[in-house]
Parts: sequence; C-alpha cells; structure tokens
Amino acid sequence: MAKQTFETRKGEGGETHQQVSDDSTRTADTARLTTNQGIRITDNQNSLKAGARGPTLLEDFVLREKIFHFDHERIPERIVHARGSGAHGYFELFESLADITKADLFQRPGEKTSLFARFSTVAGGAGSVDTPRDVRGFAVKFYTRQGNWDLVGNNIPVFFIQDAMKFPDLVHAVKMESDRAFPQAGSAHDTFWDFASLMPESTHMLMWAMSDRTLPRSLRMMEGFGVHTFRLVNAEGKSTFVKFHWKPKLGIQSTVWDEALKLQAADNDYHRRDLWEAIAVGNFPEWELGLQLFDQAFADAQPYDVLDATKLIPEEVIPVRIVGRMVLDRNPDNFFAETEQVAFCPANIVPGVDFSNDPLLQGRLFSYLDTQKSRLGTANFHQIPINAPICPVMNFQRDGQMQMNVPRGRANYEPNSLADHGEDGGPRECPMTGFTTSTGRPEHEEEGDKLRVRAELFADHYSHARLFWLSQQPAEQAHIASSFVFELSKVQLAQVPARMIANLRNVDDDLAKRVAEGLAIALPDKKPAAREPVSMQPSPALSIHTNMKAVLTGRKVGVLIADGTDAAELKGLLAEIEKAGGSPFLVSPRIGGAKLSDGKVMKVDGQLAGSPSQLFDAVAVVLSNAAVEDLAKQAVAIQWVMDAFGHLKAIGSNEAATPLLEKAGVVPDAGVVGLDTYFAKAAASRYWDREPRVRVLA
Ligand code: HDE
Repeated sequence: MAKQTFETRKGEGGETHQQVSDDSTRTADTARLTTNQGIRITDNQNSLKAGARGPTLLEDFVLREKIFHFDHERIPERIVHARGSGAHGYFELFESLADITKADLFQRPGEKTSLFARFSTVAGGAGSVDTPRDVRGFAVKFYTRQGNWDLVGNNIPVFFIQDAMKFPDLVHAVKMESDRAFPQAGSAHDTFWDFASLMPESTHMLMWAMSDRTLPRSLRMMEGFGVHTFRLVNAEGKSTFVKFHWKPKLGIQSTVWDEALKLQAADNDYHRRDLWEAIAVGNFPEWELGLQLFDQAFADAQPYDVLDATKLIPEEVIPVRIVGRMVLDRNPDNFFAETEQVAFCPANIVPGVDFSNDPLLQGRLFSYLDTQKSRLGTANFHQIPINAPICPVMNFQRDGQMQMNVPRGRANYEPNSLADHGEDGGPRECPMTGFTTSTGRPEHEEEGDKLRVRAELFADHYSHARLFWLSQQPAEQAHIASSFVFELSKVQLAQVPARMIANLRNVDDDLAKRVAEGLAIALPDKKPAAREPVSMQPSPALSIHTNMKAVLTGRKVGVLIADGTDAAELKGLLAEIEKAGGSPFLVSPRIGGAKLSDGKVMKVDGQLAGSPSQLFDAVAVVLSNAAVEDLAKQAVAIQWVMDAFGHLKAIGSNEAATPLLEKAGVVPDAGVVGLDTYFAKAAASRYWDREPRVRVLA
C-alpha cells in the first residue's frame, strides 16, 4: 500500500487534522479528500459556522453532502436471507458434460468459471446472529461466457411448502411476530408452529429443520442443494432431469444445540468470521458439484412427484455424479458493494440448463427480479459490478434510474434498417446459440384446463419425513426429538403442540411419543393423512454422523495456557495439531501472553474470558501446578473445560491440569486424552457416546 503523506496538526479547538502537504508534486490526487463532485476539501472536522460559536450555515455544501449520503447508506434488507456472508471464487469442471448439456461452463474439463457465493440465514434481520437454528441459503452466481447462471439453493434439499402461493404466509409466520417484533431470528414461537402444524406438507422439512442440519459448525462444512428438479439440455435438444448438490470438502459437520446457543454469546459473527479468516489465510473453502440425473421414465415410476419440492431422491437410488468443484479464494473488497448488492435470481439461466414445472420454482422465477428492483431501487441493478455479466450485454433496453451505460446512436428499436445508411443498427436475435426453452413432454401430455389445484401425489406428506427419520443415527434422532420439544415448549398457543404431535404420529410413533413425553402432554390421536405414506429404504446419505469426516483439517483447537506452562510440551502439541491440518488457537488469562517455563513470553490469540471453548472443535489444557491452583477457582476456566466436555469435544490435558478437569466434572472417556500424538487424532472427532452422561434428551 502506498505510504500516506500527510501531516498531523491540532486545530483551534484541539481537534486533530490530518492534512496532505501543499506540495502537489509529492501528493497523489487519490490521497486528497474530495466531495462527490471532486471538489477538494480543506477541513473534514468542522462545519461552516457564522462565527466560531455561531449557527451552522445552510451554505455548507461539504457538510450537507456528507450527511445526505450517510443518511441513505442503508438499502432495504432482503425480506428473507437478510443476514449473509459471501466470497468470490471459481468453478472448475472435471469432465465434459457435452452429452447432457450444451451449457458452456460444462464443456471443457479443467476450465474455470468465476463465481460469487453467498450463504445466509433465513429468518433473522441483517444484523442478527449467525448461529440460530435456521435453514441456510446457499446461492452461487456463475459468470459464464454465455451470461450469468444463478443456482440459488439452500443447505437442505427440500422445502416447507409445495406452491409459491404459500411463501408469504410461511415467511410471515416464521419471522418475528408482527406486534412484538420478536423473536429476531428463530422459529421457536407461536406463529411459526401454528402455521407449520396446520401445513402437513411442511413435515419433511421440519424434520430437517429440527435436525443438526440447521446448526452448521461452519459455512464451509455444510452441503448445498438446488432443491428443485431442473433440466439439462444438450445440443440435440434432449433434456435430462437434474438435482444439484454441493458436497463440502471438509465433510459435513454441525454443532450441538447448547453449543449453538452459547456461540450466540461467544461470537455473533461466528460463521462470517470463520469464512473470512479461512479465505484470508489461504484455507480456501471447497465444495464438489454433484448431479443426480434421471429421465421421465424414472420420474414417472416413483411413488412421489419429482416436481414436489418437499421430496428428495435418495442418493442410494440415483447416485450423485461429481462433475466439478467450487473453490472460494477471495474475500469481498467491500461488503456492501458485493455481498449486500449481489442480486440472485433463479430465473438467471444459461442455454443448456432449464426449469421444470415445480410450482415453487415457477413462483420464484417471478419473485427475485421483482425483489431486486425494490431492494436496489432500479431496473438497472444488473449493471452493478457484482451483478454484471462478463459477456457483452446487448439489447434495446434504455434509460431508467442509475443508467451507467451511454449507448451510442439511434438504434433503440428493431427491426430497423439503420445499417443500410452506415449507422450502427444494434444487435439481433440468435436462433442457433440463444436460449431455447426445452419442450419437455410432448405437448398433448402437458395440455390441460387451467386449474388452481395440487397434483395428486403432492398429498403424500409423510413418506419422506419418515425416510429422513429412519435414516438418522440414534444420537441424531434424539437431537431431532429434543428440538421439537424445545421449540414447542416455547409455544404458548395451547392447541399447537398437540396438533404438531398428531402430525408426527404419521412419521413415527416413537418420535411422537418422545416429543409428547418431553412436553409432558398426553399423546394425541394421529391426524388422518391426506394420503397413506409408503415405506422407503433408509438412506444413510441423509445422516450427518454417518458422513462426518474425522479430520482436523480446517478445524480449530483451543489451547489453554498460563504462566509456567511447559515450553517444550506446548511446542510439541502445537506441532502435532498443525501436522494434522488443524489451527491451534492459544488462550490465556491475559491477552499479553503467558510466561512459559523457559522464561519466554508466549503471545496468545485470545483472552480466556473472551474466548470460550464453544469457538473450538477440540481443546487442550497445558498448565503448570501453580497456574492450575488459581484457575481451578475461576468460573471462566471451569466453564471453559465443562462446556468442551458438554459439547462432546476431545479434551487433551497434561497431568498438572487434572484438578481443573475434575472441578469441571470431566469423566474419562475415549475423548479425554493426554497430550501425546494421539491427541490430534482424538481432536478430529466428537464423542456422541458421552452425550447421555451430560444431558437428558427426548
Ligand atoms: Fe428464496 N427468496 N424464495 N428460496 N431465497 C429470496 O430474494 C422466494 C426459496 C433463497 O443470498 C428473496 O434477493 C419465493 C427456496 C436464497 O441473496 C425473495 C419462494 C429456496 C436466497 C425470495 C422462495 C430459496 C433467497 C429475498 C417460494 C431454496 C438468498 C431477497 C416460491 C431453493 C439469496 C432476494 C441471496 C432470497 C423469494 C423459496 C433460496 C423474496 C417467492 C425453495 C438462498 O425474492
């Protein structure tokens, strides 16, 4: 960065002025403060007044412009997905998909396409916390040579509702209640469960929402899904149905509920910081793109409708074919200009990809364009750098607020014959390479009366919810049942919990009983199902625990040290953690560091009181006898170890630390280890077997 050339002086009232020297040859133009009109500013500390103590003058255009711009800094936040974090990166293709799609980005193996990805919570406002129980948005904008393609998905492969008609109701119900404006960012309240319990089609999604999927450990450790069935279309016009999947390279991982709650206190920006820091140090987050491909015959043979966004296709039935990877390798330069102004739109699609008739998707095709106009204020939002395609944008659309282009000539219509006179006649239709809508089924099969109805198979509300439940490990099932209990315990409308449990009896009676017992209410009668559920083979791919990777890569280990910590022991431990791909984070009672056994002061990354163990994937306690005597009396140190144990993390410690572990109630198990080389291996896992010993679950 260029060296700043300014001098500091005090003004008449003692205020600080940082001023460039008068010597214009020494100071670059860009180092000089100006108004938005480019007028250089002499004083950025004082408004223009009539006399030193007189009233401020309306004439002060510098002040007025500065405050005017500031007053308008905020734009309407997104009605859903308001809180998000984004990053730049690229997509790299592994194999040519020319046989199934003509989309340019899927043609040449090894080719990279730049992209911008944004992850978000759904219900909370832009300033809400990162770790509520909530679905996460997973939106990717590919800047392809054929224009922008937006894959605007979630971290859950299904959705709450089947028809776009119900989206405003769903969102009104889940967001803060309209009279009291709380809760800010969670679904554990009356209106959400009132609505959900009256909408049996939401049951499958509720199972996911109540699972640990909604408590991701990191944005880098969650899966992404396109949710709807889309189509890929090849050069011959042949179309294949597709479901899009993103698989995280670090594996899928979640936190436990108590940990997620405490993370809200520990760091409101937990996910945002984690993503930013990983990219900043070069640990680039990565996902593989996978496709589930199937044809009309497969679709017709299923007991569910592939156009119903509350259903999924088990990976064991149609395997996910990995075709490329997404790497996020650059943080935004400016949060507002990029992450806030990025305008995703499922209707942004390129030749070779096409929509299906999913009625939820069809509604989305309208909504996003409309919402961007209200958020960004102009029909020219596509010209903002983060939204601008990298290929030429050529058409006869003109004018509008904030028009950035200066089109030349008279050709703002076609057909025209201006070229006959040597004028630029503008662009023309391109039937060979332009976007063509796939015809799908033969026309006679698609035709029908105009009907406001749901398709028959959409009435199966429970088969997939049951499939999900039966595909979970026992610990995961206990988490789901307990989340239902927690959320419904916050509901004050007396009729709602029983109505919800009556629905759950269609999923699994054991689940329904556990929730009823957890709430201490009588088991209600089963709600009659609109269509009898069918049984499906459990799908292990749906379980987080089955698919977690026991690796330390991308994970953080909190290491508690204090004065007197053995220098050699600490050095060995840090080396082991780093060798295993983890990042050690040193914590001590004082941020200045700890004086180790060799007399040297070790700088640390965090103060004990400000770095609770929720922030780490595993912890190590390396103390001296003298230090442990003091720490074993301090609630903050005891809580640090106790929470790590309660959150089922590995705890490594040296012998001197034992009194602190005992005070924290740590009981030996496979995750409680010494500081030898085994610690790094132990730190890569969570200890689910410990859970019944630390909390009662439903
Ligand atoms: Fe969205 N959704 N949505 N949604 N959605 C928005 O667009 C909408 C749905 C999703 O990081 C809004 O720019 C309707 C499903 C993501 O900027 C809005 C329906 C899925 C994001 C909107 C749905 C999503 C949004 C709000 C039902 C998963 C954030 C602000 C028909 C496949 C994108 C905005 C970002 C954002 C409408 C349902 C994902 C209002 C009408 C299903 C990831 O246009």
